[in-house]
Amino acid sequence: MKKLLLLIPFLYLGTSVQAALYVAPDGNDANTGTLASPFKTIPRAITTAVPGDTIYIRGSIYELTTTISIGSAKNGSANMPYCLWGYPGETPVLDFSKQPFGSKGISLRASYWHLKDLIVRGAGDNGLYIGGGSHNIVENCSFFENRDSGVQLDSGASHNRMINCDSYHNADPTDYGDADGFAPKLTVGTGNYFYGCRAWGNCDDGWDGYMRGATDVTTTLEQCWTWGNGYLKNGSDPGPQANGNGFKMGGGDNSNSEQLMHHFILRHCLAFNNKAKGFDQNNNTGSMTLLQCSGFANRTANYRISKTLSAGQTLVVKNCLSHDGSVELGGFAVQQSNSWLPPFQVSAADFISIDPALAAAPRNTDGSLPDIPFLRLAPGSDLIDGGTDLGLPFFGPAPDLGAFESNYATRIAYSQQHEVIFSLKQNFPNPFNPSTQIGYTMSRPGHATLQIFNIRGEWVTTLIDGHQAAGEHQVIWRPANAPAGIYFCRLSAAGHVEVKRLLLQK
Ligand SMILES: [Ca+2]
Ligand SMILES: [Ca+2]
Ligand SMILES: [Ca+2]
Ligand SMILES: [Ca+2]
Repeated sequence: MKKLLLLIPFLYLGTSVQAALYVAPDGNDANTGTLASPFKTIPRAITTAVPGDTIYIRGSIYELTTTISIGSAKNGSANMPYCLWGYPGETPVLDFSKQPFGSKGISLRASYWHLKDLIVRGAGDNGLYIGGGSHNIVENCSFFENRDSGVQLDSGASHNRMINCDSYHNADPTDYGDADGFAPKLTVGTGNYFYGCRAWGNCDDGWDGYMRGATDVTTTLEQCWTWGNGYLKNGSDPGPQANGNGFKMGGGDNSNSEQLMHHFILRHCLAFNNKAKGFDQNNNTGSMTLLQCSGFANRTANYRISKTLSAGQTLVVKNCLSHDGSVELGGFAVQQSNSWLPPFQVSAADFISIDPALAAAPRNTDGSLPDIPFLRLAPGSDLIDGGTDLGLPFFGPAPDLGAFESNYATRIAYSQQHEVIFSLKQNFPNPFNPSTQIGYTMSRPGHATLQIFNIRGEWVTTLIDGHQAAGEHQVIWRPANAPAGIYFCRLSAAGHVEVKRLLLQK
């Protein structure tokens, strides 16, 4: 009882000083900033707020022409951060399209801010610039069509966390050579962290850790995807100054020093379909640690890290996967259990799908990345359980190779003895309910499996698993309790795979 009495005044104090302020398009800056009497502008709320306050922005399109500046004097603290959030259930769009070229969207020079559920588009420069601030969190925000990098961190910005954010179709209109998705670069500080972020279709690079003025800093990425960089939104290639790397891991260049160190740690990261390299050293001479990463169909190379590192620095590449692209690692690389090393063989048959069309799909409601079958390992792949225990979570007896861990209860072997040519037809009807017919042709007899997976790449059912005669075959799928949605039908025989998309309607 005594303890409880002591706690009550403490809790009361803790809640009483934290206030909520509101911004709405029909508000007025002469209002008091309550939900019923909201401010009209975000700067008015920022000026009014004190540490621990939450500013809620009501959902609407805000046409803005002036940078939203949060100055270095406006620091929160670990226990009393400032929160700048979209109102629950609403996602405000901060549209800077009419801003002059060269002006930033949000400029954050303070520490301990938490930005959440915001869309920033069209800024005349960076969508979000974090200069010097530290311990900021940016969560579930999107940055697109800004006229320089979507998000840039420099001027010593350190220990900031970007969680479940997207940055895409950013392009600098003067020469299309600078705009990256996420750019912890130049004079950036150490300890910045990206989790669950996607960068695609930026004219320069997905991530860029280019150094000028800083060295010996560390950036960590987990479960981040990047693809299709080096091109404009319309798909055209503006030229070689638009570099088009997925994860460009920094270093300097001949304009300053070629011995600068940007240590990168990438876990469960994925780079595909970039114009140049998926995982790119650039001129980095710091340590790079790539664990459980996947590179696919990057045009110049999936991995290129071959230049000598500074003394005492290491390149570690373990449990990584490469398909349809080269791997160029220096002899100094510490490698283990990578798909390009014996005994592994990688082909399209190792994957449930190599169709990346769903990579930009909407996120799950909790902000996490969408569950898609792309580059998930198919039953029977030798890459399943092929990895080394690195202290990261995994299913089964050992980690799989690459960014996605499968959770099949058992490995399913299939015969590769007979060359079988086959074709899988689109199911009919499609969309369907309650049943659909799937047809396929075997050019000669052989073992085949026909399986259904859901959109998360989870096995649903096996329709065929056995010896098939030559000729036309048909099978009916009548899902009993499957929820409505997209499914994948996967036919495999003799190491070849075809996949069709099925839509179950209810
Ligand atoms: Ca460039
Ligand atoms: Ca760049
Ligand atoms: Ca294989
Ligand atoms: Ca496993």
